Amino acid sequence: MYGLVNKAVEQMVCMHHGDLAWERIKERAGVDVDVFVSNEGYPDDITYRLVAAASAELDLPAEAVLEAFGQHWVLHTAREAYGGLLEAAGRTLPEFLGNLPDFHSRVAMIFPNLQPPRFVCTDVKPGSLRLHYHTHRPGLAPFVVGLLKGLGTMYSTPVEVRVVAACDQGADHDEFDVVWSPVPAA
Ligand code: 1DX
Repeated sequence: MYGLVNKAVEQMVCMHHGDLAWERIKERAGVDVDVFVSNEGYPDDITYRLVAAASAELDLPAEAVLEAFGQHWVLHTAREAYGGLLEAAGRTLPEFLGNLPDFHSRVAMIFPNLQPPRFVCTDVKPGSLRLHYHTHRPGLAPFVVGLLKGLGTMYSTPVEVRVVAACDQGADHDEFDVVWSPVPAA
Protein backbone atom coordinates (compact mmCIF):
# COMPACT_ATOMS: atom_id res chain seq x y z
CA MET A 1 0.00 0.00 0.00
CA TYR A 2 1.02 3.58 -0.43
CA GLY A 3 3.25 4.83 2.39
CA LEU A 4 0.49 7.25 3.32
CA VAL A 5 -1.28 4.37 5.05
CA ASN A 6 1.72 3.52 7.26
CA LYS A 7 2.32 7.21 7.93
CA ALA A 8 -1.28 7.45 9.07
CA VAL A 9 -0.83 4.55 11.52
CA GLU A 10 2.29 6.33 12.81
CA GLN A 11 0.47 9.63 13.22
CA MET A 12 -2.40 7.98 15.08
CA VAL A 13 -0.07 6.16 17.49
CA CYS A 14 2.12 9.21 18.12
CA MET A 15 -0.92 11.42 18.72
CA HIS A 16 -2.31 9.17 21.45
CA HIS A 17 0.71 7.33 22.85
CA GLY A 18 3.79 9.35 21.92
CA ASP A 19 6.86 8.86 19.74
CA LEU A 20 8.47 6.32 22.05
CA ALA A 21 5.52 3.96 21.78
CA TRP A 22 5.81 4.21 17.99
CA GLU A 23 9.54 3.35 18.07
CA ARG A 24 8.77 0.31 20.23
CA ILE A 25 6.00 -0.77 17.84
CA LYS A 26 8.28 -0.53 14.79
CA GLU A 27 10.95 -2.48 16.64
CA ARG A 28 8.50 -5.20 17.68
CA ALA A 29 7.17 -5.38 14.10
CA GLY A 30 10.70 -5.74 12.76
CA VAL A 31 10.10 -2.72 10.53
CA ASP A 32 13.31 -0.84 9.91
CA VAL A 33 11.94 2.21 8.08
CA ASP A 34 12.83 5.65 9.42
CA VAL A 35 10.38 7.69 7.38
CA PHE A 36 7.51 6.36 5.28
CA VAL A 37 7.14 8.18 1.96
CA SER A 38 3.46 8.86 1.20
CA ASN A 39 3.49 8.24 -2.52
CA GLU A 40 5.80 5.25 -2.51
CA GLY A 41 4.51 1.67 -2.42
CA TYR A 42 5.25 -0.68 0.50
CA PRO A 43 4.35 -4.37 0.90
CA ASP A 44 0.96 -4.79 2.63
CA ASP A 45 2.75 -7.10 5.05
CA ILE A 46 4.44 -4.07 6.67
CA THR A 47 1.09 -2.51 7.51
CA TYR A 48 -0.27 -5.78 8.93
CA ARG A 49 2.85 -6.22 11.09
CA LEU A 50 2.58 -2.65 12.40
CA VAL A 51 -1.05 -3.21 13.37
CA ALA A 52 -0.23 -6.52 15.09
CA ALA A 53 2.69 -4.93 16.97
CA ALA A 54 0.55 -1.96 18.02
CA SER A 55 -2.05 -4.38 19.32
CA ALA A 56 0.57 -6.20 21.43
CA GLU A 57 2.38 -3.06 22.58
CA LEU A 58 -0.79 -1.16 23.55
CA ASP A 59 -2.53 -4.24 24.91
CA LEU A 60 -5.56 -3.74 22.66
CA PRO A 61 -7.25 -6.28 20.39
CA ALA A 62 -6.14 -5.88 16.76
CA GLU A 63 -9.80 -5.19 15.89
CA ALA A 64 -9.77 -2.15 18.22
CA VAL A 65 -6.58 -0.82 16.62
CA LEU A 66 -8.09 -1.24 13.14
CA GLU A 67 -11.36 0.40 14.11
CA ALA A 68 -9.55 3.38 15.66
CA PHE A 69 -7.45 3.56 12.51
CA GLY A 70 -10.56 3.68 10.30
CA GLN A 71 -11.85 6.67 12.25
CA HIS A 72 -8.43 8.33 12.16
CA TRP A 73 -8.25 7.81 8.38
CA VAL A 74 -11.50 9.68 7.74
CA LEU A 75 -11.12 12.40 10.36
CA HIS A 76 -7.42 13.15 9.84
CA THR A 77 -5.56 11.38 7.02
CA ALA A 78 -7.97 11.58 4.10
CA ARG A 79 -8.88 15.13 5.10
CA GLU A 80 -5.27 16.29 5.25
CA ALA A 81 -4.00 14.38 2.20
CA TYR A 82 -7.10 15.18 0.32
CA GLY A 83 -8.61 18.47 1.35
CA GLY A 84 -11.85 19.26 -0.37
CA LEU A 85 -12.30 16.09 -2.39
CA LEU A 86 -13.63 14.19 0.60
CA GLU A 87 -16.28 16.80 1.40
CA ALA A 88 -17.04 17.21 -2.30
CA ALA A 89 -17.94 13.53 -2.50
CA GLY A 90 -21.23 14.08 -0.70
CA ARG A 91 -23.34 16.44 1.38
CA THR A 92 -24.77 13.66 3.52
CA LEU A 93 -23.54 10.30 4.76
CA PRO A 94 -25.70 8.21 2.40
CA GLU A 95 -24.77 10.44 -0.55
CA PHE A 96 -21.09 9.98 0.29
CA LEU A 97 -21.42 6.19 0.55
CA GLY A 98 -23.26 6.10 -2.77
CA ASN A 99 -20.43 8.12 -4.36
CA LEU A 100 -17.58 5.96 -3.01
CA PRO A 101 -17.18 3.97 -6.27
CA ASP A 102 -16.74 7.19 -8.31
CA PHE A 103 -14.57 8.69 -5.63
CA HIS A 104 -12.17 5.77 -5.64
CA SER A 105 -11.88 5.68 -9.41
CA ARG A 106 -11.01 9.39 -9.29
CA VAL A 107 -8.31 8.81 -6.65
CA ALA A 108 -7.03 5.83 -8.67
CA MET A 109 -6.57 8.12 -11.70
CA ILE A 110 -4.17 10.26 -9.66
CA PHE A 111 -2.44 7.30 -7.97
CA PRO A 112 -2.15 4.56 -10.62
CA ASN A 113 -0.81 1.90 -8.24
CA LEU A 114 -3.75 2.24 -5.87
CA GLN A 115 -5.61 -1.03 -5.30
CA PRO A 116 -8.69 0.45 -3.71
CA PRO A 117 -11.49 -1.62 -2.24
CA ARG A 118 -14.89 -1.63 -3.96
CA PHE A 119 -17.97 -0.51 -2.06
CA VAL A 120 -21.55 -1.13 -3.18
CA CYS A 121 -24.71 0.15 -1.44
CA THR A 122 -27.96 -1.82 -1.56
CA ASP A 123 -31.25 -1.70 0.38
CA VAL A 124 -31.04 2.10 0.60
CA LYS A 125 -33.80 3.42 2.88
CA PRO A 126 -34.34 6.78 4.68
CA GLY A 127 -32.34 5.71 7.76
CA SER A 128 -30.30 2.72 6.68
CA LEU A 129 -28.46 0.93 3.93
CA ARG A 130 -26.42 -2.19 3.42
CA LEU A 131 -22.78 -1.65 2.49
CA HIS A 132 -20.92 -4.36 0.57
CA TYR A 133 -17.13 -4.28 0.89
CA HIS A 134 -15.02 -6.05 -1.72
CA THR A 135 -11.28 -6.16 -1.19
CA HIS A 136 -8.37 -8.48 -1.83
CA ARG A 137 -6.96 -7.59 1.61
CA PRO A 138 -8.09 -9.96 4.37
CA GLY A 139 -9.03 -9.02 7.93
CA LEU A 140 -9.90 -5.35 7.46
CA ALA A 141 -13.62 -5.41 8.29
CA PRO A 142 -13.01 -3.62 11.64
CA PHE A 143 -11.21 -0.87 9.70
CA VAL A 144 -14.38 -0.34 7.66
CA VAL A 145 -16.49 -0.18 10.84
CA GLY A 146 -14.15 2.62 11.98
CA LEU A 147 -14.41 4.37 8.60
CA LEU A 148 -18.19 4.35 8.87
CA LYS A 149 -18.13 5.72 12.41
CA GLY A 150 -15.65 8.40 11.35
CA LEU A 151 -17.90 9.36 8.44
CA GLY A 152 -20.81 9.52 10.90
CA THR A 153 -18.80 12.02 12.95
CA MET A 154 -17.80 13.97 9.84
CA TYR A 155 -21.42 14.30 8.75
CA SER A 156 -22.79 14.78 12.31
CA THR A 157 -24.85 11.68 11.66
CA PRO A 158 -23.93 9.11 14.32
CA VAL A 159 -24.23 5.60 12.91
CA GLU A 160 -24.70 2.13 14.22
CA VAL A 161 -22.87 -0.54 12.27
CA ARG A 162 -23.69 -4.21 12.30
CA VAL A 163 -21.64 -6.85 10.52
CA VAL A 164 -24.15 -9.07 8.72
CA ALA A 165 -21.78 -11.18 6.62
CA ALA A 166 -18.07 -11.78 7.00
CA CYS A 167 -15.39 -13.35 4.84
CA ASP A 168 -13.82 -15.01 7.85
CA GLN A 169 -17.19 -16.76 8.39
CA GLY A 170 -17.09 -18.04 4.82
CA ALA A 171 -19.09 -15.27 3.12
CA ASP A 172 -18.13 -14.12 -0.37
CA HIS A 173 -17.51 -10.57 0.95
CA ASP A 174 -18.12 -8.47 4.06
CA GLU A 175 -21.52 -6.80 4.47
CA PHE A 176 -22.52 -4.12 6.98
CA ASP A 177 -25.90 -2.73 7.95
CA VAL A 178 -25.47 0.99 8.54
CA VAL A 179 -28.25 2.68 10.53
CA TRP A 180 -28.71 6.37 11.40
CA SER A 181 -31.47 8.82 12.32
CA PRO A 182 -32.71 10.41 9.11
CA VAL A 183 -33.11 14.19 9.21
CA PRO A 184 -36.46 15.22 7.68
CA ALA A 185 -36.00 17.31 4.53
CA ALA A 186 -36.40 21.04 5.14
F1 1DX B 1 -14.89 4.98 3.18
O1 1DX B 1 -7.86 -2.25 0.50
C1 1DX B 1 -13.46 6.69 2.55
O2 1DX B 1 -2.15 1.81 -1.82
C2 1DX B 1 -13.73 5.35 2.72
O3 1DX B 1 -9.55 -3.05 1.63
C3 1DX B 1 -12.78 4.39 2.36
O4 1DX B 1 -3.59 0.30 -2.57
C4 1DX B 1 -12.24 7.08 2.05
F2 1DX B 1 0.27 8.71 -0.90
C5 1DX B 1 -2.70 9.97 -1.44
C6 1DX B 1 -1.86 8.92 -1.66
C7 1DX B 1 -0.42 9.18 -1.88
C8 1DX B 1 -4.05 9.79 -1.17
F3 1DX B 1 -0.15 10.45 -1.96
C9 1DX B 1 -3.70 7.43 -1.35
F4 1DX B 1 0.00 8.57 -2.97
C10 1DX B 1 -6.58 7.09 -1.11
C11 1DX B 1 -6.66 9.23 -0.07
C12 1DX B 1 -7.91 6.86 -0.76
C13 1DX B 1 -7.99 8.98 0.28
C14 1DX B 1 -6.69 2.13 -0.45
C15 1DX B 1 -5.07 3.60 0.51
C16 1DX B 1 -5.68 1.51 -1.17
C17 1DX B 1 -4.05 2.99 -0.20
C18 1DX B 1 -7.73 -0.01 2.18
C19 1DX B 1 -7.56 0.94 3.34
C20 1DX B 1 -8.36 -1.29 2.65
C21 1DX B 1 -10.50 3.74 1.51
C22 1DX B 1 -7.30 2.36 3.00
C23 1DX B 1 -9.40 3.55 2.57
C24 1DX B 1 -10.02 7.59 0.33
C25 1DX B 1 -7.46 3.86 1.17
O5 1DX B 1 -10.07 6.49 1.25
C26 1DX B 1 -8.59 -2.25 1.51
C27 1DX B 1 -3.29 1.31 -1.88
C28 1DX B 1 -4.55 8.50 -1.12
C29 1DX B 1 -5.96 8.28 -0.78
C30 1DX B 1 -8.62 7.82 -0.07
C31 1DX B 1 -6.38 3.19 0.39
C32 1DX B 1 -4.37 1.95 -1.05
C33 1DX B 1 -11.53 4.78 1.87
C34 1DX B 1 -11.28 6.13 1.70
N1 1DX B 1 -8.21 2.89 1.97
C35 1DX B 1 -2.36 7.63 -1.61
